[in-house]
Amino acid sequence: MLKTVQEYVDGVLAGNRPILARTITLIESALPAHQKLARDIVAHLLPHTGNSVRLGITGVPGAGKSTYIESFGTMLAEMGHRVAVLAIDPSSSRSGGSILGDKTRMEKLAVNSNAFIRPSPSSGTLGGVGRKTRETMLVCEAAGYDVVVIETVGVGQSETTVASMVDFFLVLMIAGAGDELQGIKKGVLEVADAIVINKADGDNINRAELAKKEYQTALHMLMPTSSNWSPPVLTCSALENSGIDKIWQTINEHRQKLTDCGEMASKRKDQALDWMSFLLDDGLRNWFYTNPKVVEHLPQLKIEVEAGSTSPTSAADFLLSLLKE
Ligand SMILES: Nc1nc2c(ncn2[C@@H]2O[C@H](COP(=O)(O)OP(=O)(O)O)[C@@H](O)[C@H]2O)c(=O)[nH]1
Ligand SMILES: [Mg+2]
Repeated sequence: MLKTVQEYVDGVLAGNRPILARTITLIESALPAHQKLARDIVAHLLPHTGNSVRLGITGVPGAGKSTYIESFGTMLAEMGHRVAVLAIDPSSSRSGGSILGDKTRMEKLAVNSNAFIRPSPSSGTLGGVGRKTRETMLVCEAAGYDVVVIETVGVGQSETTVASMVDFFLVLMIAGAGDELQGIKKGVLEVADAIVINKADGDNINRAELAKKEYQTALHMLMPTSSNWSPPVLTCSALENSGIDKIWQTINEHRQKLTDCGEMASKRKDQALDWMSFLLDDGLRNWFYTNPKVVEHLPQLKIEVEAGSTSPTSAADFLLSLLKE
């Protein structure tokens, strides 16, 4: 068993996979001692982070995310890139069936020495997703992965959290299903850097082309997030491995354009500031709700507010005043 922060730090920097995996386990742990250790490790690794292409991929279950990442990741690994895949699946626990399903869909990538796949348990809170995934991403960068792919199911709130920590956010769609059916909210399209219609193969090609035109029209009606980039709509077949290289080309174009005009640097800076605000909000909330006096008084006050014998305002004021002492 490793003990010191330095041993973890050295192991991660050397690209040692078991140590990388153990570091991520510490990040995910709910034990305060593990969290403290993880914080120290991440702090030491921070100077070695930031050097990867950070990609977010979202789409409803069945859109083909895992299949896509298998093709895309394998292509990149063959090109000599080192690819880390972090998959957030809100519907699964560590032993859950869908992760096993995903694993089998990333069979080739899972055994590639240039790839590292890690299912990320979302463990309830959105704060959990954001914090753990961001720190895991940083640790993977320190371990030398130059492409980090974060997969998230596009049905909850986690996709906007993921969009706020990546350089390029890709929304995977399938043709022949309405927006409602795909469960994709307008907000997700607003943060997309590209929309990709997957499963453009067999007798589905025409429908995919039609969907492409529809999404192009839909995107024209949205406010672009950047004045330097208009999100394109592309088609691909993750299964037949077609159109995948074009997507990588698009990601590189985006990177080049935004780097040249300085937007990539400012995007990362804004994300770091947002992240700090998030941690402060999260920390304050945690500090409040774990305060013994709050824990003592909150249940009774809830009952009183429900019964109408105490007003919500005075209950909140009282609880907050407990922290001032
Ligand atoms: N025809 C076709 N089927 C695909 C394609 N990509 C994925 N699929 C199939 O769609 C199903 C769901 O894929 P999966 O990658 O698990 O989707 P996820 O839930 O978004 O991760 C599987 O049966 C895949 O084989 C594709 O490009 N073409
Ligand atoms: Mg999947």
